Amino acid sequence: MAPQPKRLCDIPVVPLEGGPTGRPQPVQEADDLPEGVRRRIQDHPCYSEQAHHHFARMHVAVAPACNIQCHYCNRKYDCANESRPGVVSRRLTPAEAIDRVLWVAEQVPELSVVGIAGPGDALANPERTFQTLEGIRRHAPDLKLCLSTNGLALPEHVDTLMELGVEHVTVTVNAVDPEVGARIHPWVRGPGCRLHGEAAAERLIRQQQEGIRRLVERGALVKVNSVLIPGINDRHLREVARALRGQGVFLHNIMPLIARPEHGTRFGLDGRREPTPAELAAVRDACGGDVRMMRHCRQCRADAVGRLGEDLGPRFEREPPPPALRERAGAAGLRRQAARAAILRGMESRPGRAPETMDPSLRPVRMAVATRGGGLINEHFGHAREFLVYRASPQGVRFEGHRRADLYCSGPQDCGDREAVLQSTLRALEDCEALLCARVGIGPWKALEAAGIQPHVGHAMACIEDGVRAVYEAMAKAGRLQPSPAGLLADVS
Ligand code: CLF
Ligand code: SF4
Repeated sequence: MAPQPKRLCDIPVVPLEGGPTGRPQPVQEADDLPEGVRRRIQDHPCYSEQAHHHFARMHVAVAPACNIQCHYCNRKYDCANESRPGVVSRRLTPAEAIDRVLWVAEQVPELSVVGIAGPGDALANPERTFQTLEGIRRHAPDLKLCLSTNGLALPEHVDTLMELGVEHVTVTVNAVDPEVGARIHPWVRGPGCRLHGEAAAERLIRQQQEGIRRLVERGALVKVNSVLIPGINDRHLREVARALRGQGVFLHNIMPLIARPEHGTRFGLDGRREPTPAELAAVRDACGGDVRMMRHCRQCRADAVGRLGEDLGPRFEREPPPPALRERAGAAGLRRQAARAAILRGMESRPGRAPETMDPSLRPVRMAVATRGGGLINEHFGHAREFLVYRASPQGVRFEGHRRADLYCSGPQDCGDREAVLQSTLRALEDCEALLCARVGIGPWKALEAAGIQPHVGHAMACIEDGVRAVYEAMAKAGRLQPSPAGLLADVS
């Protein structure tokens, strides 16, 4: 007999094995989206993988308090839902945040989104959050407003969010089963008291579900973040993804747990391990048939500024914002809109290289790319702080994620550290067979080759997808892509 759906809180959850839907159904590709939705995400760097090469976001750290506890969080550091560990430079008042946004928006024409993502929970600090959002909307109405929350206080604030024009909302959902949730969230604020254990998790899940339901009903584009925690919710996330599909969630972002002892979090101190890139990719693949999957998240700081993967924040920390920003805001907005239209025209008019027809039985290959934005292969190997990883196959080129790297070349004073940095980059890219970049020195070139990662500089300044496809086709012509024996490269599937 087929297993029956199990009811957890209000969501009918289909069991993992043999559920009525069988294998996950593919979700719509971005190109197939309704025109109205496509326009709403085309310049949002988190909601659109393409947009993240071109557009910037800014977080304003106006929300210090939180109404729950997560075992992966220590608020001495950023919110681990939406940030990598690192102390928020400075918490801002709403007035300071509005001025800082106007300053950045004047200087960074590709800025398209302003979000509130901590360092606590945006909706545990509703007055500060709403004052900030209202001020930004008044002075820079072209900027999209975005918000991230754990969802506990979401139901009561959906109407205000909609009135303020916040159409992109992220809710962190790590579990839809209170038993699993209780292992992640030791307490949540309840009516007049703190709740603990499964009662706490159950309240959090109910509030999240009700909040998501109301947001979807009102037409918001809801993204759900889930932290992948090995040994706790790694198997359970398929159930979460199925539940989200039933709720009309637009995008699912499964992020790796960050847990190091020095962060002082419960999981870090307990030695809970972080997932490997292969484990993360496998869980994303397993869940990606239910809801559109985000793979380009950088787990930003709660005060991040710039395109994903770059941090312009320090540039705006050194001095206070200049005067008269509010008086100039209208003119700056017009310049920004013109810049945005030009970027979008460039994205649409980029001529894609026509793919060759290929033998469908050829094996897929992972490749790493060094880029500093614009969707181009335009970064020197030694200057890359991260590499984008693509999977090429006869069916096409697909973005898989990113791998962090330390800076190999930061000046002559650091020459002694280069070998260690190189070795750590080689480890981060060990499952890649090729690396595409603008330039690479002879030393790292040889080390990459020796590690089985073939460097390529012949596609410098080309579109990433075109370069990756060209390398894949060349590998096919050289007879290097014959189907692999069973087991070999089994993780590239
Ligand atoms: Fe910020 Fe989040 Fe809005 Fe993006 S981040 S509030 S949706 S504007 Fe983006 Fe950063 Fe990942 Fe968040 S890369 S952590 S998903
Ligand atoms: Fe920390 Fe965010 Fe969890 Fe609150 S919701 S405890 S700020 S990770």
